[in-house]
Amino acid sequence: MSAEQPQGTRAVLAFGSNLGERDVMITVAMAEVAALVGVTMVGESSLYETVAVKLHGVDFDAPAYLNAVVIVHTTLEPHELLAALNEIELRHGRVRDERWGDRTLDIDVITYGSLEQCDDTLTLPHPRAWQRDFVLAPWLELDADATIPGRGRVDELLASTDDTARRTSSETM
Ligand code: PH2
Ligand code: MG
Ligand code: MG
Repeated sequence: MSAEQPQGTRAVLAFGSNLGERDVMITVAMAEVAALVGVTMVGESSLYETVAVKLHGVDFDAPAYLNAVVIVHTTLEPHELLAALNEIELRHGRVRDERWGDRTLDIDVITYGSLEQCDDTLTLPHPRAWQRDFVLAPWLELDADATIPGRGRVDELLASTDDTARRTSSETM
């Protein structure tokens, strides 16, 4: 047994993009996350093409999303991790105007270990991940036994969500 355990806390991150070169954006952003000091990449899901969910519901007229999930180990505190992810979003042209509006790149912290917390900038686990197949499906691909603290098993949650996500690639570029 010589395999080194990565340092820190296991965290699940979700990527989404529905504007621009979506696949390039997500693939490059994943590499940037992997290169962060204090972050070790453990697994990257495939890319999933998904129907945009807006505040009023599923929107077939909006540009479709690509979504993906990664698992990392990190020695960064939750807000340090969030700040690093926000910087990557900004580098990829992210603007924040409309809530749930179209975006070049969104990176959300879905879980951080078993931490449950809520403040002005970060709610953990992500408050809506449990009902989003575009998060649950790629996550389940990486971890068949995944659970969301306070919500339950990802496979059971996925079975009770609408099916809008379609896998587009068996690997990222
Ligand atoms: N993200 C949102 C709102 N709606 N819809 C899809 N399909 N994928 C997303 O990543 C997404 C969304 C807000 O973050
Ligand atoms: Mg989001
Ligand atoms: Mg976000």
